[in-house]
Amino acid sequence: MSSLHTLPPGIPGIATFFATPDGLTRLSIATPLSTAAVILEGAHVTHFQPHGQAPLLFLSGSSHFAPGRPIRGGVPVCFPWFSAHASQPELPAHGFARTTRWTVESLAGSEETGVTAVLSLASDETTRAQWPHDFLARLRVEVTRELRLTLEVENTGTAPFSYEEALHTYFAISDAREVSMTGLEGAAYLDKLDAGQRKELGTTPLRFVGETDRIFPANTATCVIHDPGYPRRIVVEKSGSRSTVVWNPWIAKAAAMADFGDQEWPSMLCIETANVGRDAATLAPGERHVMTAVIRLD
Ligand code: TA6
Repeated sequence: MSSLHTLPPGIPGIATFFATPDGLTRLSIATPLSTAAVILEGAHVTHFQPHGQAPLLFLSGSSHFAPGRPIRGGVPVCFPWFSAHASQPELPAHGFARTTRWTVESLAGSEETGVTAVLSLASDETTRAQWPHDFLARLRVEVTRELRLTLEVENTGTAPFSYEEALHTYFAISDAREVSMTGLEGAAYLDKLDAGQRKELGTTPLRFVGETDRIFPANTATCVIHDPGYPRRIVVEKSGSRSTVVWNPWIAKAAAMADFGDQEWPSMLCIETANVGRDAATLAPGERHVMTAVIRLD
């Protein structure tokens, strides 16, 4: 870790900040309820594991862990745009929030209650050079037997702005070919693999038979991953989010990604809590928007 940063104070015995050998800062949380890890660079939750259970989040064994590089797995925070920038393709995919260091605003908790960390990212010269707006983003990470993530964005400028956001969660699953997903039956989606064509899911649970990259607009449903391999059900509840994104790269895309193992695609599924495309949020000066994802075992 560069000498620029001093380690924030932790909570003895349950929440500790570490300087990683790769130049990042990690917050490690361990209570009788669960364990978790958050990297300050990107406010990136990389690990969540309720006590007595297997981890709920997937983290690639080939991920980069370096300042300025996205982490492959966990919960990347996509902001203020999703996927490729609409008009400046040279700008980083999924925005700059996931590769920028966030500040620790507060850290509290106990063995009994679990731990809550609040991280923030405020606009500065670097962010304005990519996105000419003033904002304050806060991510509240609540670690109990469930993981509750609350992304709040405030317009601290003098002009309205619109932005996209996603909690781009990578879930750990036993086998993408065996799991099913409920909550989106009959829903409309935009198929990113077919020029964004608008399609509709059938009435049966969603199963995966190939590369999947779908945006479900105007959708506020709770989703459930049914995983016979563990066996377990992972529930993804949300509020303040009108888009759900579902992604698995499958074989060819997995092989094409340098920071993802060729054989890792069966072990992960992204269900993303988002506001993208027509669901982008618009804030007047002084206004704020709050989006929450709650991840738990059923
Ligand atoms: O959320 C799905 C998606 O937009 C896919 O199109 C895929 O590119 C994925 O995100 C990963 O994006 P990344 O920039 O992390 O490689």
